[in-house]
Amino acid sequence: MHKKLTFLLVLLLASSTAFAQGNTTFSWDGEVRGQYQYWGNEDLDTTSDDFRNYKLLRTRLGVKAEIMENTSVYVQIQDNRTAGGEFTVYNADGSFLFAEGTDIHQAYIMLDKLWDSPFSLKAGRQELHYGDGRLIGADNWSNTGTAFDAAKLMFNQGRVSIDLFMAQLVPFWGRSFGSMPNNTMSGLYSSVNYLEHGMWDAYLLLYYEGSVGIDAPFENPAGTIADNTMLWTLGTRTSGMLIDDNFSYHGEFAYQLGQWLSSDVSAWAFSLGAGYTVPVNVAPHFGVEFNYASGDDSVDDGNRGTFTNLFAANHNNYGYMDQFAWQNMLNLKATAGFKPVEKLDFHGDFHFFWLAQENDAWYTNWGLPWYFPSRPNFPQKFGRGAGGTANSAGNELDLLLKYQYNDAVSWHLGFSHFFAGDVVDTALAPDAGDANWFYSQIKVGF
Ligand SMILES: [Ca+2]
Ligand SMILES: [Ca+2]
Repeated sequence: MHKKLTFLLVLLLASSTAFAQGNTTFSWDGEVRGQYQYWGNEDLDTTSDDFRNYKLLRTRLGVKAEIMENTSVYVQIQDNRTAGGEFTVYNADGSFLFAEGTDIHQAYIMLDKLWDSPFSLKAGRQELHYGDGRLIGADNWSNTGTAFDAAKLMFNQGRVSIDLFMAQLVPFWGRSFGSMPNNTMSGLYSSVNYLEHGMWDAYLLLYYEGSVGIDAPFENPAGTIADNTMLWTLGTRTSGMLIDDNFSYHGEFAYQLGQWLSSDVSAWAFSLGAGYTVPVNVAPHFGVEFNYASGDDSVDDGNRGTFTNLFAANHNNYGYMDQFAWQNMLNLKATAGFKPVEKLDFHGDFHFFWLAQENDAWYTNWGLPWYFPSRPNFPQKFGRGAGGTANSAGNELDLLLKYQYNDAVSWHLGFSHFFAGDVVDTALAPDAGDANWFYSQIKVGF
């Protein structure tokens, strides 16, 4: 009997994810994602026997209430957990980054067309994602994702959209900038839709750290650490599709200036890429991408040359093994893929990675230098701290098979191999070794 009721309820929910009560219309969305990851020799050191398995589960359930015209509320609950062990990723200071549990991932008020103007307001906990997520991204790859407590004023008129936002607190963020209540990230992000599928963006971002917390103070003369951080990022980006949407392109350039603790900042980064899909049966596609982010050439000289990729979502940009951030790096990426059958997508990337400055650190996915306490090489041996004399960090091969079972269910199967480069050889010789990574993910969404 109970099973029957559940079945009916499921059927009811499946038949419609929206219903009305009084003047309010409710709609549901949700996701269950299971992910298995295997890591072999993640630390690139053959003397340590590190093989890891992560079994992750992420559940999201969202409800949107449209209370009246142009007035709505959205609340999204998220649960993230592991099976068979604790998923431990550390902050720079050794504290845990990820804790399992249930939390509010998003909860915001949306007021559209304020006083019948082109302005709208979105306030509360929300995801922020701009461009390819190279500086501010929702990071939906990670088990927790990234959300911000923010107020965002939006202007939309014709081809122009402008966001002005102030975000405080950085829930789930992997990069410990110090004590969170004094961190703010403000920004002005404008976009012009100059072609049907062509965007031009310009932005100004301010990261302000009002406390005296220290994050890996490499560039920080002793005794003057109490200065606040005020980091400005000025950037522009274009992206689009041409030739019947078969040719894609993007270009982004960003410059940073201001103060990082007591150091003066002057740093820059860019990304250029193009791709082409051959309009034939199995849709073969090819692409190249070039990424660069400046590094710092000398420690403790009062000048920071390391570009900071802020709150980026890097997984799709610099290798699926998440070993690089848009910081002190040079990356050449070649892409190829095809669709053997309608719902199957095969994709391969090959990356070449170098450090922009061999004296600066190798920064992994979240912008943290390569080390955390569970790695036997602590403190970091790659790049800065290793008396670096090499630039070639290594190469990475990423293979990914995606299968869309139906509109709701997708399955991923990925395999990656990291070929350790001179930076690793120099630091660990003769014990340097390659790393392997494998993952399988099933996601059901509604
Ligand atoms: Ca190892
Ligand atoms: Ca310096």
